[in-house]
Amino acid sequence: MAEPGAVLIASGPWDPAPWAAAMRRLAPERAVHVWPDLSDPGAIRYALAWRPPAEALKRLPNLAAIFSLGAGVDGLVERTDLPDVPLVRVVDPDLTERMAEWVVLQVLMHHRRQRTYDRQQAAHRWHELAQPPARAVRVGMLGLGHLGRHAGGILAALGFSVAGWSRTAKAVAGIACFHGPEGLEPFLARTDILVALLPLTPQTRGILDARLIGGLARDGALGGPVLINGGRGGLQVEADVVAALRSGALIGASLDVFEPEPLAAGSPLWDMADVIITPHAAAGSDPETLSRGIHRQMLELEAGMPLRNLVDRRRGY
Ligand code: NDP
Ligand code: OXD
Repeated sequence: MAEPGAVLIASGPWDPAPWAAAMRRLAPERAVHVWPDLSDPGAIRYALAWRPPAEALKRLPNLAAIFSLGAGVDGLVERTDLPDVPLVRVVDPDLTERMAEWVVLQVLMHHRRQRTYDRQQAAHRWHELAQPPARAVRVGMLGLGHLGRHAGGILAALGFSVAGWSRTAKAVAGIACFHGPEGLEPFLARTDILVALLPLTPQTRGILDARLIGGLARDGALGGPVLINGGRGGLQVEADVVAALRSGALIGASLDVFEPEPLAAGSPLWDMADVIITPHAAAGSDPETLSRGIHRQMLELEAGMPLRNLVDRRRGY
């Protein structure tokens, strides 16, 4: 029987140690190398990568697959120095559930006006605010993929009126589905809280701009629209988001992702009253859990089965 393929971990800014430890525990029979250790490049069959250093994956003649350590692969597909082997992304209930927690938390923070209560608490003020029911609030999931569908389903179960927008047509129980450029305007026009969970591609870069924000509903129960971005910083035109918050075109925002990251110390977003900033922490990749799924796919490939969750590099996600 052939030697089990060796693994290279090239995790860029992420600490490789927990990924290497998890992989060694799961597959003690495999050699696990951490970039820049390339003592036996011909033995490497699998690369586990997150924004890998330039050249890290170039001289691996027997590489069979690259496993992204995250769900978003913009940091990989935009690279011109990656070998032309299958690229697999994370689709795992652990990550999907973490994202749903963040999305639901942010929707409820704005819906239940928690930031206003925080200010009232700081001022020792006891004052109940008017509260529309969830059914009166329209949430729009911009991106109806693994993450958007799951979070949208939970919001629908809480009673929110949920719609979603995707590139191709979808039918999802409990979610009103819109798609394509022609579906965007009617989708936005019925959206009070917009949740962006799109991948960053040449088509989606800068989509969250003044024009899109101007298309959101202004007749909703919250008194104005809210933007929640858990996708990628490059989706938003930051100056447009700031201007919209200042003018009241947006009444609040929750932003987990920025371009560049970390968010510049001088950004006005840090200090805006109804803006919630989290440090790209919406759905972290857990090495222990995600390595199990990655290793399962290595075993399947070695047993002659096809890889799942492949990225279409030309499409960009
Ligand atoms: P999926 O690939 O499963 O879903 C992507 C969705 O976006 C699909 O519905 C797709 O449409 C839609 N889409 C893509 N391009 C377009 C377009 N041009 N117009 C309209 N719709 C489009 O991705 P996931 O749900 O797994 O993840 C989404 C993103 O979330 C990731 O790419 C990543 O950037 C981000 N993320 C952020 C994390 C964080 O911690 N902040 C953690 C994990 C992910 P269709 O269904 O028709 O293909
Ligand atoms: C991801 C991320 O894409 O953590 O998984 O951003």
